[in-house]
Amino acid sequence: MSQVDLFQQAADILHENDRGHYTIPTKGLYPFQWNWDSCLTALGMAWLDEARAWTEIDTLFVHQWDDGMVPHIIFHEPDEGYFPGPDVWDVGRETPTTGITQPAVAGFAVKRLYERCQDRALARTRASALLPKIADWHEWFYRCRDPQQTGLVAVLHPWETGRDNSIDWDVPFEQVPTEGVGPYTRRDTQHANPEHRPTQAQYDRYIWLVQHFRALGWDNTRLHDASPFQVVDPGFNAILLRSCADLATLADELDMPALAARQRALVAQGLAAFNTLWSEQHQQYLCQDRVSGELIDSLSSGGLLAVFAGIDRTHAQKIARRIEVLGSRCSYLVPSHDPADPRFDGRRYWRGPSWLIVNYMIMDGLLEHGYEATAEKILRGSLALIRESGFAEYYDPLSGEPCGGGRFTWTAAMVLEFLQRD
Ligand code: 9WN
Repeated sequence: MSQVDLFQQAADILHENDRGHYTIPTKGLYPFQWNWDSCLTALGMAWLDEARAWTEIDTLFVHQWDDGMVPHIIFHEPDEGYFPGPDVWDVGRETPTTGITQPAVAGFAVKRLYERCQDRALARTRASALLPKIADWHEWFYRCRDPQQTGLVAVLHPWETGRDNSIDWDVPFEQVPTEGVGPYTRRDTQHANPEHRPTQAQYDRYIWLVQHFRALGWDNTRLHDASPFQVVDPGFNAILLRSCADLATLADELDMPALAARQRALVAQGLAAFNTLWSEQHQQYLCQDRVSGELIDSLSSGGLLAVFAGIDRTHAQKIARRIEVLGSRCSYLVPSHDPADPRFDGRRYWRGPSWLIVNYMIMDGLLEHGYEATAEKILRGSLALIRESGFAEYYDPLSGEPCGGGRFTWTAAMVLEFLQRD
């Protein structure tokens, strides 16, 4: 398939899933607006229509909560095809949203949109309006998800990480009960192969946490301490720190010096704390269970995503090496879990499969740190997956088999991004 054909197919998918002022990830399985999907999608979309790309992020921030949180899903239109829908979350907003968040990729995305814009005046206006809102979201993270001021934020629900059923959550999930979770009907397994999806036991815990937080009135001053699930994810923190750093650079450009200084202070404090997540034994970062204080023995892409932030050279080099090792264990980088681990499952969602959005961020981090050859391998593997298996939600890293939903928006957006580099 030629590059022109690939570009056209990706553009068609973005148009198909475009709902005017936001984009759905894929028809059927995910019929609403998702937070990090939208921000990453905007990057690809900008190659087709810059104004529309800014609107994608603007729409997300229209639904920012008063306390600064930006929700993980915006339920713009009713749709029975997804569970848990607005009535399960019951957050009491006019346009319903969920009550949890997702990786803070907006700061990174806005800087990137700004840097390569064709229409500078438009970009100045849109970025200037977005910057204070993104900064409020970052403040929310450090206020509500790092109450002890460690420099690193915790996630309270696996859905917040975007890596829903990662092996990373198996141990902390032992502290999440399932009593009282009434009967419910999953919808995801009606749209996608159940073998590729999280298990019922995991869903029970996802729903228990939602019900627990709902009973606390979605009060973010209470949720952190009241949650039996508090995990410090290096990937999640790296994305947030990269966004803080990018916001600072952009704020300098847009004459907002106080905002820039504050974001830089957050970066300094976060990077100083980052080494507490390093495992010398595994030569990569690990998640930390904040409830027990223990590092979680699980080699996931969360630990590799750390390279997306401005971590030090020594650790960046070790991550590049880890990725090379993973490349010798599978055909298509970057597996969400190390294939050498018996818990690896090449088709089950975040327990092994490769995802193009993760590839994109890891590749970007490697390039920033000067690891061009490793980045190049990720780029080649990503485009090979598309040529061989189409625009799937994710892929088996051993066979390249397409998994999950099809005609997937952020996969298409990442292809547009990868093609620009190719
Ligand atoms: C829950 C939309 C989202 C992604 C996540 C991915 C999956 C949802 C689900 O789909 O999560 O948020 O119902 O499985 O794990 O990363 O944002 O594409």
